[in-house]
Amino acid sequence: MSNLHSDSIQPAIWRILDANFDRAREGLRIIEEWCRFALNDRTMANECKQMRQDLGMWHTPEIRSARDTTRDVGTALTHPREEQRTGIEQLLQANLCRVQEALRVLEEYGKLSSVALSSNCKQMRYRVYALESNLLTYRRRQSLASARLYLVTAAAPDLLARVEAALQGGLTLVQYRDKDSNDVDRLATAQAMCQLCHKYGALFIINDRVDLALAVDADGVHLGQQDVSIEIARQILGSQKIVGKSTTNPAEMDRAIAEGADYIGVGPVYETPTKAGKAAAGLEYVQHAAKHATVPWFAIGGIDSTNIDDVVQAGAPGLAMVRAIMNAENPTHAVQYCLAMLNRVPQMRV
Ligand code: TZP
Ligand code: MG
Repeated sequence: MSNLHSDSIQPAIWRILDANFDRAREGLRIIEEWCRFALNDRTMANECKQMRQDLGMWHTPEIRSARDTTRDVGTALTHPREEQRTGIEQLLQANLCRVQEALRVLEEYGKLSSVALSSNCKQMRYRVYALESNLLTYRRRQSLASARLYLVTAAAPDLLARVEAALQGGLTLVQYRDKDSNDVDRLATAQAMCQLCHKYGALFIINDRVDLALAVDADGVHLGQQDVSIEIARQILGSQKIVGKSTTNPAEMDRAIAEGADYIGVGPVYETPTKAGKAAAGLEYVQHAAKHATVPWFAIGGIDSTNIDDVVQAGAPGLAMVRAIMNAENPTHAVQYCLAMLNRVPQMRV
């Protein structure tokens, strides 16, 4: 590679730059549309637009004129994964990745034609990483804030089929709770359940185990009073992930919120065989949470079709359930019923 700027090399470099300007700008446009029309987020939409326009300025007529689509041997090359997106999460991720790759190509090949272009693209790549982090965090938090029903799983021979049936009923939040399996099985189940939830656009949380949450890239972890602290969970999982905490009384609620819990469980409202021996906190605690909780919260413990109305009337904007969904004859219908009961009362926004 002696004469890099010879006549034969320069058109190739321009073709590479041209293709990657297009790639980066198209990817940014796809992300921008979501920020603008789905998230209604002016800041993130504007960040995408600014980057598109900056790239447009570098994408000069000289570079554009190098385009030669008819001779491009890559136009017919596709990968099956490009033609299939399992959900919005994956779509956004694929396009963020596309933009980052294109910027890296511009950065590297830019070194052969313009140092300024190269360093500009490097800076922009860091801006895209920041955007990615904001976007995913934002989506998670929004999804958490709008979730009204939370399935907490229990062991079942057809566990994944039951979770899928519940997701088909409109469930958007799932916690994998498994006190009995060994870690090999837990990890495999967590991986499969995480994929399943994301396929349906639902959040996936793991009970107790920060390590498993990290290993399968879950949306977060749920901690009990005897588990590691919220602070440690955040150190391990990073600020983008959700950390939830069980609380049984107002003092625990205040502490969990002060420590930065993203949401809290409020209960057990009623005594429940799922947590045998644990005293009921009662509807009084639900009423207290309705007045004082400043983060999303879910009443939990012994809630089923016979008392759901009482819990909702006591002010619970969200409910978490194990048996009422896991043991239901038809989990899809159970979820639909609970959501309908919850939706009779407008959601309290925190
Ligand atoms: N935390 C407080 S009560 C409870 C948990 C995990 C169990 C709730 O189970 P069920 O079957 O919905 O009563
Ligand atoms: Mg626990």
